[in-house]
Amino acid sequence: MNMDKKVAFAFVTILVFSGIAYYLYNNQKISVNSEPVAVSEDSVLYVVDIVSDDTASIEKNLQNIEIEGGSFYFKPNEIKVKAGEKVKITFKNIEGFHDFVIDELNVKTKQIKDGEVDVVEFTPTLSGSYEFYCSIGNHRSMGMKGILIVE
Ligand SMILES: [Cu+2]
Repeated sequence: MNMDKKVAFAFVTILVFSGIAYYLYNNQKISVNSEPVAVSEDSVLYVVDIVSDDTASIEKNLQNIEIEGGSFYFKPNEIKVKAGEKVKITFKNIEGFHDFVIDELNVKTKQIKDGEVDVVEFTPTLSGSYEFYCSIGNHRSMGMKGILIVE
């Protein structure tokens, strides 16, 4: 093998091994959390507070939302916000390994462990219903999802 081929071979080998490691790691996480937890509580709509700031030049209102994640739910699992106003989501993970994702709005928190918090901000412009979910393992299909309604 010439030098270029050796380098390419080493690179591919590293990729394959890190892929396997990542797969095993994720599987481990799933098996740890494999007991589904029934969430009977009805969804609660809540905008925790709307902070009016007249001195701000662009953002008139900040829609501040706290959402809790666990195995395998979000609470609340329905959120209502206004179009054209900035939304700040504080995602608190209390159990397991999770994130908070809304594909259509390009919203994605970090993947965090229990006890950790991540914050995302975005401004929805089009009204509609958007599904949010956890992108880890099969959490979405196990019920870790909800609806963001933009009015
Ligand atoms: Cu999850």
